Amino acid sequence: MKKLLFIILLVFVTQVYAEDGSRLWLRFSGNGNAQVTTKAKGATANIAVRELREQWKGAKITLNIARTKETNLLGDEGYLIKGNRETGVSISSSSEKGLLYGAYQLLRWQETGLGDEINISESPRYELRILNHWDNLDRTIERGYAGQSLWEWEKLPSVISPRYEAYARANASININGTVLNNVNASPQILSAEYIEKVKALADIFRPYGIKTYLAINFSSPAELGGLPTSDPLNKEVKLWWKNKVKEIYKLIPDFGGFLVKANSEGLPGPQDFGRTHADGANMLADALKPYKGIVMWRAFVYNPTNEDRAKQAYQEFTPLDGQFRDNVIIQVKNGPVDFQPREPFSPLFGAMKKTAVMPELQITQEYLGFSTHAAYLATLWKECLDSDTYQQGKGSTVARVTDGSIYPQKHSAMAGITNIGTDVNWCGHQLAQANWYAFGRLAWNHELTPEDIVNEWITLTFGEPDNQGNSQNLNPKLSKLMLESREAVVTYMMPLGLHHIFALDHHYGPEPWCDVPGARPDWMPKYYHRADAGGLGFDRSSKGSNAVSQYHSPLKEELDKPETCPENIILWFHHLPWDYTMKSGRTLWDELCYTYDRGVQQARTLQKSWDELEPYVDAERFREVQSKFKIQTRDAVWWKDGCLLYFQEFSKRPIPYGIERPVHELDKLKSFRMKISNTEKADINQLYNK
Ligand code: GCV
Repeated sequence: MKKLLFIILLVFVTQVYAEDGSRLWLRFSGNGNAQVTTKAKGATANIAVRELREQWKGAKITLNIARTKETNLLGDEGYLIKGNRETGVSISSSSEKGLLYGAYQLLRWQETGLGDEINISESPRYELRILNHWDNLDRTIERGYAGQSLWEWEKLPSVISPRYEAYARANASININGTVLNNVNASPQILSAEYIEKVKALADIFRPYGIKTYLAINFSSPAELGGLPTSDPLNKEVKLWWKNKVKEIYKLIPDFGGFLVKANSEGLPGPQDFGRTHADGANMLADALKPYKGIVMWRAFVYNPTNEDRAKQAYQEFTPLDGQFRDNVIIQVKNGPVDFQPREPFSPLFGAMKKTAVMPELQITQEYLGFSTHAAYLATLWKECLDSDTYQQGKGSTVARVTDGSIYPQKHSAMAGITNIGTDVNWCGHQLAQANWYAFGRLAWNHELTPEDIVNEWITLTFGEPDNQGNSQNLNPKLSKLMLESREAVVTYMMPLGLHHIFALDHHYGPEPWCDVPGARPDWMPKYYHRADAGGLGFDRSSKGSNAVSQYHSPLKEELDKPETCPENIILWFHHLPWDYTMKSGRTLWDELCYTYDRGVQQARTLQKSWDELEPYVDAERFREVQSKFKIQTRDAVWWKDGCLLYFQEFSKRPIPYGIERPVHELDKLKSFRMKISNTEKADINQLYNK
């Protein structure tokens, strides 16, 4: 009997402490009895008190709602933390939400061992920091690689999963204050009375954590759901339909955030179907939402199969509309002009408009960076975009500053991230991909943080505080280096030198630069982007080609226009260069391409090796899980290198230099290999190795 009890206890203890990643970066280690006092009584303040009481390890804490000059300057969400761990700390803010953010900041400070004296005052750089779920109502997730949607629509509103609150807590801990629950390829059903009840149940759980709920809408909802003969935004009945729908939503969800809209994009309906503009469509919705302080995030991800370069189209459609949007409309722009490629130049729509609020849309889920199989820390990609100089108002007009309202004031400022979250135990499919969710929140709060700052914080919070054996000291610099190099490695073995969109058509995981489906849209074919021919490689977007460079301000446009001054890491995005073009290294383009792909493979091997070296410092469960993924990542890197080089060699007709690893695949076999993906888009990666 005793033996049985012991076994039960053992199983219980191992389950409680299983290092499966489910606790994310929230592994605070308090004693559960800290002294916390406050007069604030609301639900949000209660969470702050509870978190501190359980997790804080220092002397007493006071939480004050204060409307002083100092707190007023920090706005609604800012906070002041002052004091000393030994003698006591106070957190002040003008709102309960500020207290909650202050509490999480204090705990971060405790866990990352920043000393005893604390004096922090912070406020956000972006007002709205929003996750976008591409979750469908059947619980599949478009471009989701971490299981099913968290939202159990079939059980809502009656059954409430404990994961909803865990999700809200994780977001609040990194200052995310909004979530769009459903896919931008939106079903009109989301606005039915039945679903609004379900949405309300989620909104009620998120509210105390300071998170507003938003919905993506289908522009044809008045016709499809409401049965009207049209969805023309200038039609009176249509306007009334939206007004009533918005009223119905706010009756149940008084702090509802607003709508996200993908319109006239990839076959979805929109105002242009009725001869109206994006501004007509967005303003009609904005007017309905205005009385409730709701907003519209109108996506600029638009392109059509015309003769015009896809990379130019969003700019062409939106810049003539500058000044025509209501002040509660924000134009949501992907970081690059095409589509979340491993490396793109920034979208020229950043810095193009003066009277229109523009917000960056970043992709946390790794649609184009190896799903949840490859490790790619994306803060480096996002910072590259945010720190890019648009020159909108001279030097220093970075993407961050033209979107946070520093250059031209905008009523709202925001940043959106397409989430990588699903029902997987570790939330993100890959233990290391949790860092991307974390980094999104931290950067949206403060875009001046560096990828190093963020990843060091994340590592300490996720893999434990320094222990007596100095584990963290050994782990942090090594893991931090691995993470910081990871995205560049992916670019280098997938699409170096500015190559882009040479993925397989039906999934975006493996290489298919050869893909050619008879009758398919040309702008969905890799050949449209790489333009390999006997004469060379790359898309000519210079003034002699599509002239996409003209959409950037001087002096950037002149710099990009000439191959000699265009940065080489993006050169084939802007130029079609001959195979014997001399690169900065002195090599021909062909040789440089070969050496670069080869370097990518070496980088993947280095990542794999660096992870293995961490074995003594990481718990066995997470170590093994990540280790198995690095094996696949390295094999995939070789697949990419071989596939791309063997294919491009058919045009260059040049030998692969002896200095690099020999291809181990046959091009014909790679060409005939088809990877199947299930409806949750989880690729069965085992298939890859039969190729
Ligand atoms: C939600 C790309 C993706 C689509 C996505 C679209 C978008 O085309 O492949 O899955 O659709 O972008 O951002 O709207």
